Amino acid sequence: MIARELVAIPDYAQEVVRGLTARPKTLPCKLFYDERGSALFEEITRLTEYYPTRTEFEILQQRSSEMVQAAGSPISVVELGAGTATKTSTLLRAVARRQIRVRYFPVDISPTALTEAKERVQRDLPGAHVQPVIADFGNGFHFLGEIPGRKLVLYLGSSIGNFDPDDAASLLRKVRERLSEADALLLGTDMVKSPRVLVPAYDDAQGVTEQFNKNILWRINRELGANFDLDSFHHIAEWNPRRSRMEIYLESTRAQTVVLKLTRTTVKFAPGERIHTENSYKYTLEMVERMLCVSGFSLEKSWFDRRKWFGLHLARVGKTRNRIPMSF
Ligand code: AVI
Repeated sequence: MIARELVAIPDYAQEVVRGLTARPKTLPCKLFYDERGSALFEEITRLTEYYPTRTEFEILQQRSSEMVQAAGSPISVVELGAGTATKTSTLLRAVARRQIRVRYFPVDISPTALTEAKERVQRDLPGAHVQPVIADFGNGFHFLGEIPGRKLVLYLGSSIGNFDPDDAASLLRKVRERLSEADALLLGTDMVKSPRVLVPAYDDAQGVTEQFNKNILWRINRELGANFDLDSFHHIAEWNPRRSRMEIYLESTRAQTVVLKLTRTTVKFAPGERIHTENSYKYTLEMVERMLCVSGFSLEKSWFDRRKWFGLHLARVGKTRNRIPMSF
């Protein structure tokens, strides 16, 4: 008797098939972040060309006390997409200077990242109470309603920039629905700047971003039984001034056919045909204000680095809900 192996098809499979059979071809950027992709992203954040992480950290180091004062006290700090919480201790130390008890709720989809976040924060602030929350934002933000007292919600790293404007507003609106007037949101955004700075940040000399981009194909090969030849795709990073975003693609260097065994899909590529894998929006202050406003927040104060390359914005639940459509 032949025992047939049962292979579980990942729940993102249909999204991949839809993306690869669409025109133009796309893949969801959330697929970057398996274990290897997350490690590659950490490596990106340390690259000379990739200024956002370093610049945001600099602002936090210099202005955390002001931010915490503006947020009010006592507060619990909730960090959306906390990862391993590499930047948060600076802000938590500022909280510790204003109140006896520091409560920190790192929220992430990855339990391994959260364990590291908890260890890191408890090492940096031994008295802090850290309660990790494992959550997928796709299932909403109801956990916010379960955290008692006044909250400061952090959404750092310009992660909001990986969402298209409507999706970004919809995410922020869902967060806003779980907050009350005393709470605040601290949002990190990467600002518009010269393509001479932007393009190398997404196409570094060492090729780490290229590996990060190609990891999506590697993952599909492994998890969906596909046969992408990684050497037959080029990493492309382009600035689109009209849409105010960096666009990341994988471009086929030749005519080729790829098979995804698990979903029984055949995908044909023409030479030069691209897969759009990511957008990274860059904001002006007006764009930030508008994004917050359409999501039901009002901008209270912004902090920038000296070159105005990155911004951290404190917002509160707006008095009136504005429903102007958003387009950049
Ligand atoms: C996670 N996110 C904010 C990064 C960005 O800059 O958009 C992802 C990234 N993609 C390529 N390099 C970094």
